[in-house]
Amino acid sequence: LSSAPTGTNLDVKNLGGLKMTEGSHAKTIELGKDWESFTFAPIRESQVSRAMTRRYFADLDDYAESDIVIVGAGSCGLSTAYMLGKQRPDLKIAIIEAGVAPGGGAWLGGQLFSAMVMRKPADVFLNDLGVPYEDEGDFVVVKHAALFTSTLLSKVLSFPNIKLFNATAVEDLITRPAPTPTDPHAVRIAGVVTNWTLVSMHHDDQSCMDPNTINAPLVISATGHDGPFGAFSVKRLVSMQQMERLGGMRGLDMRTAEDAIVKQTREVVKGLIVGGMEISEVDGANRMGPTFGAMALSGVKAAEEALKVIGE
Ligand code: AHZ
Repeated sequence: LSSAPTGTNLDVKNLGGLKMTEGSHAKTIELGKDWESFTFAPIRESQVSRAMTRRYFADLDDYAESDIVIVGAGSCGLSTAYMLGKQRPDLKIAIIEAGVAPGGGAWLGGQLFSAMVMRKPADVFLNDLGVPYEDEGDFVVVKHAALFTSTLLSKVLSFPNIKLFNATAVEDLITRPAPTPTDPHAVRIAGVVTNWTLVSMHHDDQSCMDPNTINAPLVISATGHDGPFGAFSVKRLVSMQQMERLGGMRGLDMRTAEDAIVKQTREVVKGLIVGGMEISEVDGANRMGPTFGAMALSGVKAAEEALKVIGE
C-alpha cells in the first residue's frame, strides 16, 4: 500500500496550488486553474471491478486461516481489535460484522442523543485513541459518540493485519471435539461459519445457500445483548449443548453493570472469548444503558485474555 501524498494543502480559495500527476500519462493537472478543461484521470469499468474484487478475494483467501476472528464490530469488538492490532502486528485478525455500517450501537450516546458518556477510568482508553472529551469529575463526555466510533474505526482499519468483512454474518461456529474428564462431549471453538448477511436473512424463503468458513484457533464474540442479531455465539453454545442455559441480561443498573461486564469478559468455552453486552446474557449481568466505559474496557480485557490463550 502506498500512502496518501503529504504536503498538499487543499484550500478552496487556492485550488490552483494543488498539483496532481495523472497515472502513466504523467500530465500535471492543476486543480481549479481551469475548470473548463478539467478532467479526471482515465478509467475503464472493468478496472474498477477488478480493483475491488481482486483485493476482496485475495483477502478471503488470506483470512480463511486467521489467528483471531472477532465477531461484531460494535464498541466492544472494535476496542478489542484496536488493542490487539496495536500490540500484535504479527497476528492475522478478521472482524466479521453483520451490518453494512460497523460501529453497532455506538454512533449515538443514548436514545437519539449525540454525546457519549464514559465513566472513569475508561478515559485512559480515550487518551490512547486521542479522542477529546469534557471532564465531569467521575465521568467524561465525548461531544459526539460518532467521533469516538469514527476515530476508533479509522485506527482499527488502518492496521495492515486487520481485515473487516462487513455485511457478513456469522451463522455458526466451527467446533472440534475436546473431551474433558467431566464432559466427554465438550468441544473447542475452531472458527466461524459465515454468509452474506442478506443471504443469512433469507434462509427461510430460499434453499441451498450454503455458507463459507474461516478457521481460527480463537474467536472473540462481541455481538451485543439478545435481539434479532444479538448474543449470537452464546445462544448457539446453548443450542449445541455446550452451556446449559443463559443467565439472561438483567434490568438496568449502571452502578453494578459496568464493573460486572468488564470482570466477566473471559474465555467461556475453549477457543471462545465473550465480551461486551453479549457476556451479560451468560452470567445474567445488569445492563448499563447509555454509558460506554465498560464496552471499551471489556475490549481491553478481551484482548488481554486473547493474548493469554494465544501466548504473549
Ligand atoms: O451488527 C451487530 C453489531 O454491530 C454485530 N453482530 C451481531 N450478531 C452478529 C453475527 N455476525 C456478525 N451473527 C454480528 N456480526 O455485533 C455488533 C454488536 O454491537 P453492539 O453495539 O450491539 O454491542 P456491544 O456489546 O459492543 O455494545 C453494547 C452497547 C450497549 S447496549 C446497552 C444497553 O442495552 O443497556 N448499553 C450499552 C453501552
